[in-house]
Amino acid sequence: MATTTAADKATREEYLQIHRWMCIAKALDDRMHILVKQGRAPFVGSSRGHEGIQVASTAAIGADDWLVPHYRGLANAIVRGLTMKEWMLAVFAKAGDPLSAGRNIPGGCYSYHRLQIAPVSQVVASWIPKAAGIAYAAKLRNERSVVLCTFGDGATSQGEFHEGVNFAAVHRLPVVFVCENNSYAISVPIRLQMANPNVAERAAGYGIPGVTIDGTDVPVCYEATREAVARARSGEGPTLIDAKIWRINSHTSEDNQAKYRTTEELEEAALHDPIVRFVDWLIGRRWITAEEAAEVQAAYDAEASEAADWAEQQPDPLPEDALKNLFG
Ligand SMILES: Cc1ncc(C[n+]2csc(CCOP(=O)(O)OP(=O)(O)O)c2C)c(N)n1
Repeated sequence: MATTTAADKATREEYLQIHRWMCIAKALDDRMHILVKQGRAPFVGSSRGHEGIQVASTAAIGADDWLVPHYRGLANAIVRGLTMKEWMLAVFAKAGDPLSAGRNIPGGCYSYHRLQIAPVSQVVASWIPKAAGIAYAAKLRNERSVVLCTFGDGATSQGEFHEGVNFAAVHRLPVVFVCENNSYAISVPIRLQMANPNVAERAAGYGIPGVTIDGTDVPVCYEATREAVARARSGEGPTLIDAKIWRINSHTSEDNQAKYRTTEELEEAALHDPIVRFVDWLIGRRWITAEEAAEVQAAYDAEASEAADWAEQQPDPLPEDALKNLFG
């Protein structure tokens, strides 16, 4: 008879925790869409479809490591410890918003010193050389920290992608570069963005490993990132991971993807929901039942709603603080 080892139990608990984080991200995402429709919140940049690679990659780094995410990285920030209430303070641009004190659009900034999340910028790809810089500093200081840097496929067309990855490769810096390849940069499809759709193949030009993975397959994402983190930590340098995913929602709530994606393509995208796929995987291992998975999601949905109602009642920033901590 098969016995359950302590290692099995640990793995099971890791994957159930990954599932909970994905459900939190979905709950917040869905709630933000409702808030926008109700006219209570201004904007959503959805992570739907990205949760698998975002949660798995961030779960692969430790508390002393750095996250340098792109603006779509809500699920990454959740794994680092951002709470639902904190996120909703940012959504409503409240004074207590720990990310930008109400200055940035939701998702425009995940800067959080306590959680070692470096400030991102709306300027696409500008954070990639910054990630290399943080890793360079860690190396110079003989620290063992690793930097997880995430970006979209569109970002790889920017010069900063080349500058950041090349610098990290030359100096064998401890960075894991993860391209969340949803094959769109707003309305621009990947075929108009790059002649070779496999971003990982560019790694050879930098002399580093490149790995292409199915970014909707959570265990694959987790293992690939853990391997890259181990390489980085042992001084072997950066890895470039190309995680192929499907963007389920429009680029943001300001966009209407029905204008440039066919009905068939949108129906196909909905079939590649990483949460559905991961729940099936967990059920297959008998680590969760369909009913339990639905209960987890429903509990977080309710909590996201409560967090929104609570945050909406919190104080607004003071007008006289508007220019505080800004470069002028
Ligand atoms: C330098 C720069 N150019 C253009 C924009 C406008 N813009 C914001 S998001 C975006 C698309 C980026 O696509 P991608 O990197 O694939 O990430 P995704 O949003 O698909 O996750 C663009 C063009 C910008 N913010 N910065």
